[in-house]
Amino acid sequence: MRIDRIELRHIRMVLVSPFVTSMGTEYDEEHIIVRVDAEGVTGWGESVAEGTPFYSYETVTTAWHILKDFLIPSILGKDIASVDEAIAAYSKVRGHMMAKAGLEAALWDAFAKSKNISLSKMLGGVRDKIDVGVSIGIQDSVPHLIHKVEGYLQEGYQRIKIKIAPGLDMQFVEALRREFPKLLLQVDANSAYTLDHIGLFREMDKYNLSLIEQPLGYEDIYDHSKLQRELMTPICLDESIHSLDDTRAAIELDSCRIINIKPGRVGGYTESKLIHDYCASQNIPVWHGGMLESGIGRAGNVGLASLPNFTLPGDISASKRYYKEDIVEPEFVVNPDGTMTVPTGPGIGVEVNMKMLEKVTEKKMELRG
Ligand code: OSB
Ligand code: MG
Repeated sequence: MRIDRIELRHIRMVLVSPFVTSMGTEYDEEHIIVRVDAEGVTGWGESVAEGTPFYSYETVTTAWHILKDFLIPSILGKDIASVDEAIAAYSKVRGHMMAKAGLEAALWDAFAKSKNISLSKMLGGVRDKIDVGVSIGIQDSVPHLIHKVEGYLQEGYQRIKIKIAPGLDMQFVEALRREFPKLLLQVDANSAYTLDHIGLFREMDKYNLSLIEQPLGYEDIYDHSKLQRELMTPICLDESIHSLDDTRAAIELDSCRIINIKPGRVGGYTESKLIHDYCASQNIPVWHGGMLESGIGRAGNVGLASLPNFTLPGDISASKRYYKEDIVEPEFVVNPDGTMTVPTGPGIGVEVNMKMLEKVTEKKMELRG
């Protein structure tokens, strides 16, 4: 397909409620929407770099720069036969996984649409519904947290993840376990702890959590192996995993027993699939993480999460859990049984709501080949 035109949009969407983590508080979400036009087909992708370099070193500004000055020029105006060919064209660019993943997602959508198949099918998906959970930010009190959890359970969500930070951890874990003895419950520290907190994790180990996500350093693999050795609860790595190579190192060192796959963190759906397949071969379950995506990014994520080794519920929640109005139609909803239906239409399988997209766009740029 000849890549005729690529458009970037810096978007900002206001969250329905602030999202508090050990990294800070987010009130709105800035991302980049990538649109690729190729021979009459339009593909959409979302780069999940945020406004701040707190989860990742990438920001919307660095991703914009890398997209505009390096990734897009390597394919614009060229005849690109496959996603792999595009990846090869910009393989000299090191890092900047979120910038790469946004462009790759738009290309996957365009190629799937040109073949008239769903993204799920093109990626090798096997499920028509995926199991979903919800990620809850740090609440200001235990009763507030319990109230939130009750609401989400009523909506059908199959598992609850809570964010933790030093001093804002055991009281929440203890209360939720007491209130909901059988709940699938996991915690995410976003790298807020060190090995000095081993006593705390030994205590947490008694609460039958499904996993502890990224307790230690955001680039660390080695210290996590020391912590995992002391615990029955599986550690799950998020921030530390940027590639298949990182995944192999983490699994060979027994640094974690579960992997969170976020396409944005690993450079796209292609690397995500490699990680998924390797984990399957090692009997390591994976689940799909989230970056508070709009419906454009979410649509692709739902397709990826339909692959067979995504056996744990993902951080893929209904549009309304994040935003009052989404930028796709139909919006994503959670079924009463705690599943989300995988779109079956061509590509990402949802339509972009241009009026809403225009409303959330802060900056737009068009590049023609
Ligand atoms: O660590 O998983 C994380 C959101 C932004 C940055 C990092 C993380 C998250 C979430 C939200 O936990 C998951 C979601 O999109 O529902
Ligand atoms: Mg995480």
